[in-house]
Amino acid sequence: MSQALIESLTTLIVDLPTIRPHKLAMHTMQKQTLVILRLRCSDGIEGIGEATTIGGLAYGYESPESMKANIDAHLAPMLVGMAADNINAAMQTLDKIAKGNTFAKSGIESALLDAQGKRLGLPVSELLGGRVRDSLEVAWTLASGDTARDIAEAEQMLDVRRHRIFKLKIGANPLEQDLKHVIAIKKALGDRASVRVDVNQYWDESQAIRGCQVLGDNGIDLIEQPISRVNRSGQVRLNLRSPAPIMADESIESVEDAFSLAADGAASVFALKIAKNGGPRAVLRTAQIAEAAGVALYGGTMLEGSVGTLASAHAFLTLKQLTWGTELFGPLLLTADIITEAPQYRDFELHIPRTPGLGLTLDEERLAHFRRT
Ligand code: MUC
Ligand code: MG
Repeated sequence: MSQALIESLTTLIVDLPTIRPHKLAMHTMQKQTLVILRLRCSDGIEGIGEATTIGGLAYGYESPESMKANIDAHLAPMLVGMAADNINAAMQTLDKIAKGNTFAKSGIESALLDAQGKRLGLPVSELLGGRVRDSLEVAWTLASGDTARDIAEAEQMLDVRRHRIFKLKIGANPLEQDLKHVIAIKKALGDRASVRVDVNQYWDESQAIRGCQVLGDNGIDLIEQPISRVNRSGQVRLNLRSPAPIMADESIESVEDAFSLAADGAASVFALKIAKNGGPRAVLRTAQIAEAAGVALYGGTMLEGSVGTLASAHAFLTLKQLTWGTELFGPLLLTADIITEAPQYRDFELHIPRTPGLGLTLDEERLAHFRRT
């Protein structure tokens, strides 16, 4: 049989409404925008990928529009004619011609893996060396902006056994107000839930010294990215003194960042995100650095839709230990999906069947309906 070649890689932008406003320190989401990638191969196989960020340019250096433009103009043309089943060669070529652009590259690597999995009849997790679990615990983010509403939302999630880990987005309000909000939620939920916070870099070190102490003393389990990624020595100091573990999120913009954070001792937990490393294989390189350094792991999200969530999940299924679980709830934040069978969430976990590739089929009608024209 002759080798399958990449015939085309096309992109489209999809806007999906959220079930409620989702308030992060840097941006309030009313919708999520996905860049959907379709990689067509000469053997008739199509690989699907997703490149997604949060809040246009509010979170990272790539926006949906810039990802689409860069893939269309620079990345896709390099891939056309290359072997579809040589993911190393494809990704190394992209790394040579494009600095950074890890979000766009993550969508491409996901599409290549999906196609190869379909070609070989194997789930992506098996292409990545094999899964050691079939499901992943999933946290939910409470980010309505209202304490009572957040508590009601958490109670409902506990009742229906969908989530028992809650991440609170803070940092936009004055410190004392945020601390009161978090402590009220922890008090209401008690030992029935793990309560964590994500500050999205919004504190300075002086605020973080107090914030981390008070939160740790009040039973908060994990503090994500309290200060700027740029303040490396501050992160090292906080990691030493905070009573609750510190997780690096924005600090990791590449596999190389993960190495230097581990070497400096700047965090005891890493949030793994396929988008910030360049794909499901790239994020496993960061995981390996963490494992070697004794840093604990958490399966993070850029609030991807179902395609990006499944791509992340297949990578996370292969990890030896995910001490802090995952937050792969992106599809649940959206009012509609663009795949035919929505990911399965039950008993606090996301369950991933052993279907070839990413295990999804695009819903062409809904894609046509929600795609940006
Ligand atoms: C982030 O900073 O972690 C993940 C969950 C959520 O609500 O926001 C994201 C981004
Ligand atoms: Mg975060």
